[in-house]
Amino acid sequence: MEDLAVELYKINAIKFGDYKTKVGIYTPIYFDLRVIISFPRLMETLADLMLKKINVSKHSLVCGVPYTALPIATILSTKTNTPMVMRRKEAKSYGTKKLIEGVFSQGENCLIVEDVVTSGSSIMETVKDLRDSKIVCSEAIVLLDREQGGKSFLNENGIKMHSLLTMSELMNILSERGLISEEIKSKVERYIADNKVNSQSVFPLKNNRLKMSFSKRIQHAKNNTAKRLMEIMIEKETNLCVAADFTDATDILNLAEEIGPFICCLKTHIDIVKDFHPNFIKYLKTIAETHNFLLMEDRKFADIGKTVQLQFNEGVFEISSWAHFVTAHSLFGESILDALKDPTSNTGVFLLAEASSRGCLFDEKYTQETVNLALKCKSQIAGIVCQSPLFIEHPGFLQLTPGVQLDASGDELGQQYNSPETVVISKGGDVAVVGRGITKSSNKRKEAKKYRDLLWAAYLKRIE
Ligand code: 6AU
Repeated sequence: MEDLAVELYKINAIKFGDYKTKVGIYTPIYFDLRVIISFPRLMETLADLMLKKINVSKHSLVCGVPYTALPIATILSTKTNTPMVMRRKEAKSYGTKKLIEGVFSQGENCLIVEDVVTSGSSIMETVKDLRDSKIVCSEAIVLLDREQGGKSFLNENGIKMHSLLTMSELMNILSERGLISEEIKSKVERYIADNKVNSQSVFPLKNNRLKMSFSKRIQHAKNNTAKRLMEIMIEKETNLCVAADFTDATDILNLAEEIGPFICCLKTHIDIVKDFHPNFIKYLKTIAETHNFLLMEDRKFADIGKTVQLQFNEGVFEISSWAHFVTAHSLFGESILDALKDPTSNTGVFLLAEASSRGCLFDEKYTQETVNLALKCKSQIAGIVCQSPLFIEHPGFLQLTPGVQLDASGDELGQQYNSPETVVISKGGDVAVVGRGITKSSNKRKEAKKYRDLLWAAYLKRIE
């Protein structure tokens, strides 16, 4: 690795001075790895080092981020006999209009290859198009990580990035070999520390759901209850949904009354209520009407259509008679949605595409298939339950994101928490679910207001 760093320096692929970057700021270090194509042996060494770092056989495709990484990806492809795909930077205006060239099937797993990572946005542009073509992307191998935030941004978006060198390692090597002065080394280190990139703002998502206001998105919602929820969110200025996970009916009613003014939705797990009685639903509906919020039963339906239909309409809970929204797994396919059809009340379904618990088994292919199913059944779908900003493009779908708490990072049973700002801005949540962050507080009203204010402020910042 050390020799590679020195060789790159010698061929002038690493330059020191004052260089203007893509976003207009000056950097004291600049990489121009395009020159590498003039040094075939070095390219081969680089590819060999990448092969030592990553198990290419886990992937059935390789894709280089255009353009510098294309020849490197080609070498990895030929050395391991792994087919390559190429992403066009612009779709052709004639012929097939394909964005991805090469032969591939849905669900194939593709390794991403890149030269230098700063924000991670270039990799994400490529990943986005590959994912649109139903290719699964979960790993990237790169030559150099500039350590400016790209790695964590990619990680948040489901890409594990491996790098041959980090900027600090590179500086140490060059300085130890006497190729750069201490002064240059500390100048670069200072620059890197002061210039962490907020990828969310530079990542040019093709869809603009994340940048659109709920007022603009309402017209795109095909599910009437989702439209109603958006109206409430705008009117009450809240994207807070509270998980009322109490086992006593009275506790849920008291909570609903206390926090009603600050929420757009109250989420229940009705089967944990010990003293359930139809009157409880009657009272809950009255409180919901008074404070203008909707009710979501987080039943997470997952069975054959007939069973789901019975669970939805019958039994003691008669969920379809009161829940504005329900949650469901997509595991059993479209029949679940047929079973949840409710011509009178237009119940909105939130399909689970990802979970907040540690070690959950949802993978990217499943997540994408879930979104595809949602797109097919638009009028029933209020949104998707997920943890990443990438999957939902359709501005009419709401992203419901649980796992929000200010004072804890998780619980003893695998739950993982993020702050309100992270959930709305980095993770793309439209409606955030807060449970114990509020329900365990001694002043639930005050806490609900705090979460409401933070979540709404984050939403406003996101659409700015
Ligand atoms: O804030 P908490 O951890 O007290 O509560 C989070 C709530 C619970 C979970 O059942 C639910 O959100 N949940 C869901 C949902 C909404 O379906 C999915 C998920 O991935 N994680 C999660 O916590 O009521």
